[in-house]
Amino acid sequence: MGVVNVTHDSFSDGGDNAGPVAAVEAALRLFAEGAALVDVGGESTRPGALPVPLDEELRRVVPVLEELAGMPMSVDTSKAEVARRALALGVVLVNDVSALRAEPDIAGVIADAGAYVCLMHMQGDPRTMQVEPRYEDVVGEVVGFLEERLAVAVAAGIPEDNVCLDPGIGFGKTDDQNLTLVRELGRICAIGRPVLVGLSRKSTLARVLGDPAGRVGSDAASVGAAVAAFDRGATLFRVHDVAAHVDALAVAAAIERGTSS
Ligand code: HH2
Repeated sequence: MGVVNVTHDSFSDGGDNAGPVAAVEAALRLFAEGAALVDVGGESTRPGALPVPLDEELRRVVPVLEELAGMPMSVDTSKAEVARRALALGVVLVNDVSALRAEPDIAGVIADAGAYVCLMHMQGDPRTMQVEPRYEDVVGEVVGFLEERLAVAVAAGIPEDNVCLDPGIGFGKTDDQNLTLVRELGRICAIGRPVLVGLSRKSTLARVLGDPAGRVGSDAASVGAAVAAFDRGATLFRVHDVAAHVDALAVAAAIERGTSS
């Protein structure tokens, strides 16, 4: 899943694709690099980000989705109306970082469209989530949360087969909690749904490499983290540098199979 943020303030690519022409070009480049899906978002969820009003989010996202109609797209939104408009334009998956909590009506919108959904764990909200994340047992709590949100999705009419789950790297977690979640990813995979990870360029990677003030992890660090997540069962990867991830994960998968074809 390639990332296209149609925003001014995203943590690693804010402003790069803020206009529709640049965003469409970026999406086409990511498809050419091998993305199976491109995730279009109009609201940053980086720590400290402020919410974007509905009309502004629609103004950012809709022209890009219109231009890309017919290509495999997802929309990164927690708003029911943005999801409804995006699904009407052919989007196949709604990537809701609130896991259907911000606007519960979004579940019915996704169910009615027969679409896929990604349910992500987050403690708190983007404004405050990194202030003081607290867990007794981070993996157990994330697993419990994702099981509960999966049940909510199914009760709202979204087939279980249409749901993937995401531990929410960087969303209300310390560096050690992020690393533990990847190390223990098998426990999240054991829920029985495909697991998506978003490690790409997350600041934890910069701090692991000794940059305490780092806000953006390198693409090389992102690839290493994605391969580690793949080894533990992740099958979906939300990334900025698609080409590097496609090559690295193709080789990791060949090693897993023990054959080149
Ligand atoms: N991370 C970001 C945004 N959306 N969705 C899922 N499912 N998982 C993630 O880990 C995830 C996500 C944050 O990254 P980015 O889009 O690059 O930045 P911003 O939120 O600042 O636009």
